[in-house]
This record gives sequence, C-alpha cells and structure tokens, in this order.
Amino acid sequence: MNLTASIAGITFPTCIMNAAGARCVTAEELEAIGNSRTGAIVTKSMTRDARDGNPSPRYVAFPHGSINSMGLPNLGHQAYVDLIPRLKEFNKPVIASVAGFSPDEFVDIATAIDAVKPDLMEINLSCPNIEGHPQIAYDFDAAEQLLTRIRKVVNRPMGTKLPPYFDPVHHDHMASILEQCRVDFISVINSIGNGLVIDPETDAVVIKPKGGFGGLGGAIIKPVALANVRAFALRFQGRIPIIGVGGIETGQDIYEHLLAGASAVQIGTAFVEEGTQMFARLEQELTTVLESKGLQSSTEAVGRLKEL
Ligand code: RRO
Repeated sequence: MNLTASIAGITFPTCIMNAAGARCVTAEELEAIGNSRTGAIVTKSMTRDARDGNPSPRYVAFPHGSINSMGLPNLGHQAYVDLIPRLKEFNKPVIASVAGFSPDEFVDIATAIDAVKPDLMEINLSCPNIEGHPQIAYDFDAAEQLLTRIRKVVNRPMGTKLPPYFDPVHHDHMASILEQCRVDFISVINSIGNGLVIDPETDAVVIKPKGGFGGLGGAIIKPVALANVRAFALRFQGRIPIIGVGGIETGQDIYEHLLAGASAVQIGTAFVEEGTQMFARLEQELTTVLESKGLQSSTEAVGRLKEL
C-alpha cells in the first residue's frame, strides 16, 4: 500500500505524523519521533524565549477526549535552530511550528528558523491557552497582516495551524485570506479552545490554568475537525493542501480525514496516550481500510467524500 503524501512539493514517507504540541518539545522527544514510523517530525510551537508553560495539572485525558492548557512550554527558538539540522538526518520532513506573543516575535523566529531550512514551517495562529492573548486566527485582519509579514521573510513552504470555525462565512473569509497570503498548506484543527471539564467526584475543574478552561482534543472533536477539513477543501479545490488534525485514534479516523480532503494527518491526544508505537499501528490499520475499499494508495482517497 502506498501511504506517501506530497505537500507543497515535499514528499512524506507516510501521511501520518505527530501534531505540534504533544511529546515534541525536547531533543529526546523529537528524536524518538524521528526513530518511529511517523511520516514527519513536527516540533512543539516555539517562542523567542524558553518557557516552562502553565502550572500543572495542565493536561488531562478523559473518556473520548482530552483538555489541555500547557501554555506553550518549549525550549526557545534558538534551541530548535540548533536542533533542526540534526532532525533532518532522520530523512523525513521536519515541520517547525512557530508561535509568538507579538507580530515582531513571529517574524523574528520565522526568519531564524527559515535559515536552517526545515522542510516546512507551520505558523500557529490558534493557541487558546495564553491569558491575554486571544487566538489570532479569530481576528481576521490581524491574521492577514501577520501572514503577509511572515510570508515576506519565509522561503520554505509555509503553512498555518488554524482553530476550528463554526460558520461558513468564517471559512469563506479565512480561505480567501490564506489564498491572498500565498500560504502553502494548512493544518486544521487545533484544539477546540476554552472548553471546560468537571470531575464528578470532586465537583472541581480538572486543570489548573485559567480556572479550568482549556483546549479540547481527542475523539470528541473529530466531527468538528472533519467539517473544517471539508469546508476548506471545498473552497481550495486542491490549490492549498490540507493536513487534517483532530480526533484520530484509528485507521478509519484517518480514512475519514482523507475523504474529507486531507492529504495527510497529525495526531495529538492519541499520541500522548499511546506513544511512538502508535504510528506503526495506524499505518497498519489505514492499510487495512484502504485495501477493503479497493484502493492502492492513500492519495486516491483524498476528497472522495460522497454527498447525499
Ligand atoms: O501549549 C499549549 O497550551 C497549546 C498550544 Br501552543 C496550542 O496551539 N494548542 C493547544 O491545545 N495547546
């Protein structure tokens, strides 16, 4: 079975990779990803300076989902500038995820990271967990201005990680901004921001930051993720490739993301729960699903969703 993917001219040995955020902060974690069956190595979103992130507990899994408010813990961009050349030796694409607390910070990090030539750069416009910093991609003018500035300094293929949108008007607006800004790919969706989970035993919230509000991930968000993949796929008509993220635990989940229009997928919550052996399992399961559909490659499934 051919599970390779091509995004922005870069070939991926398989279409299955980790999502930015989970278990991809340190050199050890990133090297473990490099040594696994993953189709790419995606870094944690980086900021200018190293950060410890929010106080714990800050990630909790519950039946069919997870909630997190990590608060951007990362090594600081210089550590990833130093690390990326080593990560490229694993012979699979390296995707550097870039965040920031101001437009200047995004631009400075993107400039420094571009110089060490990651295969792709993913600009995170959708972190829901920093107090006082709203998700940029919900402010369409700010997102457009920021992407316009970053595009000028980035020569590598550049994409953006988006939050979920819940109205077609917002899909229309963001899709036109992304085409205008010459974005090479998108990753959708980030966690569903500012959910709340309550522990029935203690009557308390389950994570400490922001009074318990945090980003939702895992199986419960799959329908929202699929809707966003599909909504952008219908608008882009193949002009901008899509990496589907959200709710993937099985090969069938990956297949559904492909049907909706994703060329590849990223996995967060299930990767946190299962570790690097998950990639081989998902490869196997996806192969079984594709075979049962009479397909020879994952690419053949992309966008093949039927409507009634
Ligand atoms: O670090 C986080 O709290 C975090 C980030 Br940057 C993000 O983009 N999405 C998320 O669920 N958590």
